[in-house]
Amino acid sequence: MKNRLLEIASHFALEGAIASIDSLGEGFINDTFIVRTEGEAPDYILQRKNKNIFPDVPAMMENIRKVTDHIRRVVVAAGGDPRREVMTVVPATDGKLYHIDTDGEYWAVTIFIADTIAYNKADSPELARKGGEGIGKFQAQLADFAEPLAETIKGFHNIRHRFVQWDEAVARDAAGRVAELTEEIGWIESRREEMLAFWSKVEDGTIPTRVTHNDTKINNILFNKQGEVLCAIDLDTVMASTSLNDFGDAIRSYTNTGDEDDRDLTRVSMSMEMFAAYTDGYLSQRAKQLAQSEIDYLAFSARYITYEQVLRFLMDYIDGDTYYKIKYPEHNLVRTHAQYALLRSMEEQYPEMCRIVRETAEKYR
Ligand code: GN1
Ligand code: MG
Repeated sequence: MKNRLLEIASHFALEGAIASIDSLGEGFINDTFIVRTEGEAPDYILQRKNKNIFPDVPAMMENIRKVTDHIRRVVVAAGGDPRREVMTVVPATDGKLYHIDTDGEYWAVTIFIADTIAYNKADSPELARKGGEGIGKFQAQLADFAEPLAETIKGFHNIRHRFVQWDEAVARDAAGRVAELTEEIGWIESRREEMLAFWSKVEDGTIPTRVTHNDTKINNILFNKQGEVLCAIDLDTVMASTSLNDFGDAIRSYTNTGDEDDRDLTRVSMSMEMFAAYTDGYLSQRAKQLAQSEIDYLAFSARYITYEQVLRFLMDYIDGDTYYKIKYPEHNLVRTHAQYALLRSMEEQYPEMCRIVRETAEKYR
């Protein structure tokens, strides 16, 4: 493996001699490695992009290049540090933004940003507030981005599209698991109309379409040692959609008192303190720019994305675990239950979530 990784890395325009290559992080989709170099040269992140999930890696890399180029200009104009406040894609020696190995696998490289922390869990409201500020800033940096972006995963946060996949998966019953999942399938079906009603607001333009990250869970954000957000990483899913996705997905991750795949459901709930803190940080950056319709649906977006996550984990379990990496056979079912417990907690606290959003928006408008 080591030699193979070295060979792959040699196709990229890296500075400095490679000292080591090691596995890094816990992504569910790609395989990630850190390439350490000797001397003053930067270290790098080398990733095998999952081509089963991203059917057009070149288009995805082009999206990332466009978006990071734009952010870099904004950072420079604001007097920031472009080497730390935005991801930098490192092209292959042939000028492409990726390399295809002899097995037909796609690889890409970015510069590793040193002296940073990526959290798997928000351990304090201060961190949640900073996280909200960070995503707010990310959206603000891209507010005037006008280039077209490829749809790297079709209908990624589009629940209408997810239901098409869902209906197919349930009918196919590829792993023969549907019969034992009556209760869980009921969780999805009982909320179908409500979720479609929300999505129709995006489809009819009531809720505007913007550039969104689409995967804003906490470990996709880099913090510096002072606890400030440096930049958003994992830009694979940057696309045009509703910015509510980024709020909702962050709330799904920052406010969970348990783990995304907790077996102990008594640990799982939505922390209102974390919700208030993240919302405060986020709206401090965005309240003035967001449309009223976005403010109105901000709290709901947390339920929407968490519901979608329940559906996606359950659908993958029904499909026989073909999408997410799993660590044990019923992992996707455990994730389904844990995310459903979180959804229930959000539903119970929803009036309060709406009140916090309203008051925080007023404070910053
Ligand atoms: C995946 O790749 P990673 O681990 O950052 C997934 C997200 C899910 C998340 C669940 C491209 O994110 O959509 O919300 O797992 N990414 C993709 O933790 O499907
Ligand atoms: Mg990630």
